[in-house]
Amino acid sequence: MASPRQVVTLDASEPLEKINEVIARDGGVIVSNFLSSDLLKECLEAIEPHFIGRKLYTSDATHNELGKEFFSPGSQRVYPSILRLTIYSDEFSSYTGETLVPQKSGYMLNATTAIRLVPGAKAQPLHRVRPVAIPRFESFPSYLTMSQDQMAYQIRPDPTNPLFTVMVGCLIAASKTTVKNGATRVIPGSHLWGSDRAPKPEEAVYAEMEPGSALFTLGSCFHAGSANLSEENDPDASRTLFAVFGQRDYFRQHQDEVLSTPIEVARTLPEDILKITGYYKAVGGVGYVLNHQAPVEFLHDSNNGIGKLGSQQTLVNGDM
Ligand SMILES: O=C(O)CCC(=O)C(=O)O
Repeated sequence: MASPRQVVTLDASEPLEKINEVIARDGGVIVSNFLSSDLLKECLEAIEPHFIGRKLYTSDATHNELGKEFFSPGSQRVYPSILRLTIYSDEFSSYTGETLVPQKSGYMLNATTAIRLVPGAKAQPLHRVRPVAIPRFESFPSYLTMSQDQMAYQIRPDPTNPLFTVMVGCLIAASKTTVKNGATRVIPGSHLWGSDRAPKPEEAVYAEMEPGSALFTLGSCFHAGSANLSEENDPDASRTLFAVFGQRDYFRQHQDEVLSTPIEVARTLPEDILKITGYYKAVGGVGYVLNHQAPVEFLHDSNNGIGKLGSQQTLVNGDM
């Protein structure tokens, strides 16, 4: 088998068209000098207290919603850690009466996490960024008309628009990332594969990065965190990434029921109503709060109710 092609690195000063060209061909690209050293320092100082005393993930910590050992056992993850984001827009026109109304989607954060791999952390299985459930809309492009229980990451590629994606991953290196300390593995070109093709370890290459570089991947491109094989005393032993996932802004409820319903009213609602209004997680764990808990867990906790989740107390007490 020919050796897989490497992940291309382009400097942040390169024109966006050039960066897009590589992403369209490979499904991902490393952008060097994405974050200035000052901003990176600021981000690290803000996140560091949340890593202190944090437990390491164990194989059952995500309730198997994403498959077994989706998150590397031996990794530390801090949610949420909002950063900046870029994603491609989606344009479409639909008739209102006889007027063709042009529409252009925006983007929004899907999830933010700071991920640290300490020596001994295990490799993650190769996967696509997931999941966002796609309803069946007639107005969707044909490659997106699928049954409701299929996931965005299973979309078939659109040869006329390889950049189309419902999700984008941006993994910003907050430390040096190396083959030894668990750099992300990527399979360039896998964003064009159908959902019937399984990723093989030998098809993946390591995206080694300097601090401040960022690996952008389309949601459909296979990638994974790797094992951290460093010695404890290695100066680059710990690998830290700021993971920022983006999604199209139309994949959500038309009316945000959770924010529209006063919490004291929501607390009186029966389970079936809470389920359809969005207080439970969807397939694949979509709609989680903090460390993959369902919003309903917080709704009924008077000490920890919705709106108080971002408090220092919740985040640093050794929670995963
Ligand atoms: O840790 C990494 O290198 C990749 C993380 C990732 O892809 C994920 O958690 O979904």
